[in-house]
Amino acid sequence: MRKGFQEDFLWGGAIAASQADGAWQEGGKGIGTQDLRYFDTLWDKDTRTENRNTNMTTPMFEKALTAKEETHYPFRFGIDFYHQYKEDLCLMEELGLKVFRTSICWARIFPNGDEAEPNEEGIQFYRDLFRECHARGMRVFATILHYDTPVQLLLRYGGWKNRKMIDFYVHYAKTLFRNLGDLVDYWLPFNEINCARFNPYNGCCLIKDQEPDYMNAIFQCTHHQFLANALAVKAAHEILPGSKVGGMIARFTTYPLTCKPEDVMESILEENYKNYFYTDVMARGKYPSYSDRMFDKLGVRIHKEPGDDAVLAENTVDFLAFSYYMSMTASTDTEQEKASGNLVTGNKNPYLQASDWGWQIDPVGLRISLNQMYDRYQLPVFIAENGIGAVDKLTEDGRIHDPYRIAYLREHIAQMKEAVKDGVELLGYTMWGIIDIISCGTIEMSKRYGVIYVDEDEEGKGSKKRYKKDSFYWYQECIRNNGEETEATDE
Ligand code: BGP
Repeated sequence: MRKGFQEDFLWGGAIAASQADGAWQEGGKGIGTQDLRYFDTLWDKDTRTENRNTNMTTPMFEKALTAKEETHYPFRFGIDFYHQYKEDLCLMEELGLKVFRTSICWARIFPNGDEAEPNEEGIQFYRDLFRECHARGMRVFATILHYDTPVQLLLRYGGWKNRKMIDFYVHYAKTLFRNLGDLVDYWLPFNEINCARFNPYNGCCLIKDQEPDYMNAIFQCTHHQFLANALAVKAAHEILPGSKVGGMIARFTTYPLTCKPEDVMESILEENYKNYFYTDVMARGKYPSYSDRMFDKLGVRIHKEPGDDAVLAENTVDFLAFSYYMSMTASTDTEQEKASGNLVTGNKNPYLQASDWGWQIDPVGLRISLNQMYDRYQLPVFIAENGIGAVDKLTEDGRIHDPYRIAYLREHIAQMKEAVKDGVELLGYTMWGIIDIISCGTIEMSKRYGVIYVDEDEEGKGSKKRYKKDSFYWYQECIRNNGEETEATDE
């Protein structure tokens, strides 16, 4: 039996380009879909929660297209990682990170998305960034598409519902493999491919009021993304033999609320529809047996072309990755109290506490998820995201005391270790939001995940100076002793 993490366990940190980079109009970059998401500081907490993952509307979109300002569009300023990445990576090195996960901004490489030749300045930026990671002892885990898509692809082609997107995407992915392949250790073609279902603007560029059959469009987009994912696997293996390409979902771990058989069945269906449908296609290479009934229930009929099934079957992923923030429960009783969560809302679990944003904190759920994922596919697993969003306070002496984050990390890492002892082949852990960035769902800067604090407010004002939180020192020590000192409290 394994006693703990293997020696070369990949302790890491993750961010996404659109939430961190800023410099939205520099370096030849085109406009991305995330640059158009609006935020207002006047919104109170309820409105922010209500607006979380707001799906884009045509008036909002049109207004954003002509807006020049940054203030109400936080993804335009991020945390200025574009200019400050050297200093930031210096802090990551001090932390002892073994791997750094970030996404590549499609619109930096192809400003409109459909060009034949890439923007050299964009390629150079990523060559410099990834070289810097290696120079500081970190491997690179690169997400090819983390929501942010060149907006011209939406305007000219309608986004992912158009099959042409597959070609644009594959051309983009091949350009990355050829130009950055020597600097990337793990590739992730799509961040949380199941997001298309739960935030269709972010996930697949759909504007709800423009879709007469929204659900159908969502799954048609997903089919195209599955093909793009498979073709990216194929291209990576051809261009970069031995490369590792993963499939990722946002993991919505769902328990039956009670042992009532109907609740148990409900949880199985939720697991299948929200999670496994996506990993089944990417890892097993075909639409699962339950998908016909799921489509029937949702009133969905997707169009497949001859040869699509073969593409999926022949190009399955090398490993699986997921983000894990919380768990939820399923019940046939629709009157149950709800709890908020990443991308979805689920039933409340009376045994769990929740974060300030109402996401139910469940470390054991991480062990459960890892076991389930590994048992089902027998593929190595990567925890691509995990962390807690909280309001942090910078004290006058430049400290941030965040015991809640230390507790969250300690407990989740302890359960991760249990999963390793259970026999799960776990490659690494890239803690989410290693440095404070703009939150993806609510677009707030005040929802902070980092072990590094960034002095900036919701409107991008502040010194942007970086500070080490108490959790920085905790995670540093955890990495130094390879997670040895984290023990599950329930054993
Ligand atoms: C995931 C996304 C991230 C992210 C994280 C936390 O779904 O991949 O981009 O930000 O959730 O969510 P939030 O930022 O809304 O708190």
